[in-house]
Amino acid sequence: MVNLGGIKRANIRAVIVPLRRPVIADIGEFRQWPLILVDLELADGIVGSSYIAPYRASAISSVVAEIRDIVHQMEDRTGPFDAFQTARKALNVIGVSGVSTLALAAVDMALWDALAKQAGLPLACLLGGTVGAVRAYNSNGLWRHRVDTLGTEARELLGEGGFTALKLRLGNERLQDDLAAINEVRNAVGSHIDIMVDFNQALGLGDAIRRCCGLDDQGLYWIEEPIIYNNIAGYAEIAKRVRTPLQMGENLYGERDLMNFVQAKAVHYVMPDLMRIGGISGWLRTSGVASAAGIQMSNHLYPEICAHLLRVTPTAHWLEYVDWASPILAEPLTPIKGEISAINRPGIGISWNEEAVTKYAIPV
Ligand code: SMN
Ligand code: MG
Repeated sequence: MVNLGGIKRANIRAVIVPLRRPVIADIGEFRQWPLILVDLELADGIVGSSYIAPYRASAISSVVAEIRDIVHQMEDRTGPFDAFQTARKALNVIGVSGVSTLALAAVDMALWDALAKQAGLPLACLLGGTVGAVRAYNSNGLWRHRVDTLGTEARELLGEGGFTALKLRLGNERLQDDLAAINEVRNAVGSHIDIMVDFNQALGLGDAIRRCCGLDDQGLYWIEEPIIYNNIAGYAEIAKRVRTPLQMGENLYGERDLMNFVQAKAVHYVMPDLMRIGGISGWLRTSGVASAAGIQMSNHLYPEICAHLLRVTPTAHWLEYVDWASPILAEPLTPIKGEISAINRPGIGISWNEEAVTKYAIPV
């Protein structure tokens, strides 16, 4: 019988790694990137590993406390499906979105890693697929900073792995400023490169309608999160009026959140974030909703894990590539010709560069 047994030991650590290019968006400025690293040692000796990135270093202690609580509740229910169901039920009484889900996602991903390791299969294969190339866009830059540097940066980003697509962050003072930013990038990269744009929820509904319509002739691939993430009726209104497809999903908590957007005809593309959607279990459930609705699904961050998941996502679209966890990974991903393959080893393929983990460690 395949049985991982209970959790013998949970090793939960945190690091703060430097970012090569500071993240500057409407939701904040981040010069460093905090990561929580989770290693769960199961009774049979296998260690399942995962990481999550809670954006703010000050949030680490509350998320870690929640991870510990979830691990304690698990006893020997460490099959990822059983564990997810058990934790969801237990967390219901304190609220399932927010910190609860972030913590559950970290545990869920470590348990899937353990299960795949026990089966001797890369995660994509455990889920019935194969490890192979996924087309990716380089999301490592083009933040909201000086417009006159965007062209050079765009060319650098394309050169970091033969990329053919980039994401530019918008939400500047006026529509004209955003058009200037797009022009700068377009002139630098040419017409054959796909440009996605992301407002990071910067606009109110009226401005979003005016400004997104004002971008409709720019040949953009998608417009992401023009307004606050939970204004479903607002997204539906924008979707009706704007010709460029609408993208969102990094702030969705679980499959029902996507279902609500689908029912309201409020979104064209979706890009869940593994930490918020509920880890791999949450992703799989959400990919079923996206598939039924015919909505193409990309990821938000966590490319090491999503390079597996997009291979078993029926409506798989683009991999968002960021290298922010690379400093502490023993085997970071390598983009080639704008595509990325997951690490082809049993599990997710995450192992720590312990020297780097020591260097960037902070107390938890
Ligand atoms: C983003 C990612 C990480 C931090 C800030 C903003 C952005 C994206 O929304 O989609 O990449
Ligand atoms: Mg975004």
